[in-house]
Amino acid sequence: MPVTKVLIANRGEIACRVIRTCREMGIPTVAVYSEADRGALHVRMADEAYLIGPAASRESYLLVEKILEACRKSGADAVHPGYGFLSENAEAAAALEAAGITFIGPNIEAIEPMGSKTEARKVAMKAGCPVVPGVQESMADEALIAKAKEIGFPVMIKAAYGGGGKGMRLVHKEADLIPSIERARGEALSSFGNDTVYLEKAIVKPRHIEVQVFGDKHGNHVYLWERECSVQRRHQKVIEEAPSPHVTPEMRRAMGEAALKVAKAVNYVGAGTVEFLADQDRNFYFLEMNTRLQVEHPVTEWITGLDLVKWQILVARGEKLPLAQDQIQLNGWSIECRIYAEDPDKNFMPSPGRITYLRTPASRNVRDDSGVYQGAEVPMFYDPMISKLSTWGPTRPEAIKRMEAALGEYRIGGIRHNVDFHKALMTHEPFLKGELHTGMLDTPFWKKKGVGPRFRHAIAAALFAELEAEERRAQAPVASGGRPDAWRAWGKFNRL
Ligand code: MV4
Repeated sequence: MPVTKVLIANRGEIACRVIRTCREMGIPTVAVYSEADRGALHVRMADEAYLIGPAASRESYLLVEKILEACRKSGADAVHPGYGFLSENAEAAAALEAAGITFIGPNIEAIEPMGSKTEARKVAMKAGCPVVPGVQESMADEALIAKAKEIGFPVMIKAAYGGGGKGMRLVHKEADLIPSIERARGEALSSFGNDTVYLEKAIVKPRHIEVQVFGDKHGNHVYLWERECSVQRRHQKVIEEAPSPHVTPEMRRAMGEAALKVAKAVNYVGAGTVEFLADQDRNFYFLEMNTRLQVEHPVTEWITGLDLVKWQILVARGEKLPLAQDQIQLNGWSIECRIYAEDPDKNFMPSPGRITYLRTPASRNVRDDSGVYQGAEVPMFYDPMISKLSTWGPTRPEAIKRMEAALGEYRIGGIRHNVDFHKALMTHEPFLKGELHTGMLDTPFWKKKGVGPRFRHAIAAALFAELEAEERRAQAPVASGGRPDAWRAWGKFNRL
């Protein structure tokens, strides 16, 4: 399939990231943008750009007919979907292929089964990949109670058409089971239009560990090690790392081979991620498969030295995977922090607006995948992630140290952001020890005692009033050789 001009059907940092690899490969790029993204970085970076609609995603980035129209106008013969938006939309992929456009993503027959939690679980079970003990079929209450006793409490009730933790209920004892199932059914029906729920053994304090897989159109598959994504807040990943501090070499091989079984079961083509839940005893269970390139792919690129977008393009062109399994390196450690335009002092509420100042860290082993620039607007219409900061080190402590230093250089003015939150995480004892689990951010350790946000603002206002007064005084004639009063005031500020 030809890939001679790539249209990126996405925005933000991932659009910029894909453009970079295309540029390295000498492939011209086409950006698409909504009204709200007129001045966006990806529009400026691409070789050409097309307006596809108003700000709302459902009227722009989510409309495959708009993408097709931009392909016709630009002559793009391939589309990279990035993540989110149309990246896991089988109908969109089919529409592009039907129009003769190469979809730089997975094969359609893989996207569909993996889009349903219960279908994906069946594929994994059949492929011989461990799944959480549980029961899928709907059955009478008495049978459910018997099954729950067999599985062992606590159990997790899940909505078959749920996602991101919605519709999940933890049940600790038999007496609560039936009432919880009835409530879960009601919630599932109102939230997802389908009341099908199923039962699983609850994994206590689980770790979210995922395996990057890659397949080509010739039946070859490899795994590119694991990523640990347990540091999450409300089912949103905050920090990712590769490899996982929980995984032993034996577990790594076992998880990789289990992931490949799932990939092969659906003749997977392209970049994919098989997600697992792991318990403290290092048992691991299939959770779901993501049929897209993930936000956190840079940490895998750091430890393997590979460019996953380049691999996606080569595979889309019909080429074989560039490496065999025994040629895939695992070198060192990488950490990624997702930089969000959110206000940690206001429960991480999004903080859209104009970035009045931006200085990003840059040094050896530091990478900033950014979708913004100084003066750019962070629109209110999309996910507030503005960049991903990642570092590499020969060991985990060194990768963390480099992240701490890089975060210390990061300066963003004009919007609220979570850089300080990440700094707190990098020195958080359980994180440093690698004692991670999906609920570790449920307790807001990062909220400092004492000086709250309003108090800090009051201090700043008073000090800037003092500085301005000093500045006015400094405009008056001064004795020669005296330090300008404003600097003296600043010294007072610094000595405070
Ligand atoms: C679980 C679980 C514990 N036991 N299943 C949350 C969303 C969905 N992806 C699956 N999730 C979970 N399923 C069993 N049997 C705990 C979670 C879970 C979780 C999983 C991965 C990443 C973050 C999470 C946060 C809370 C709960």
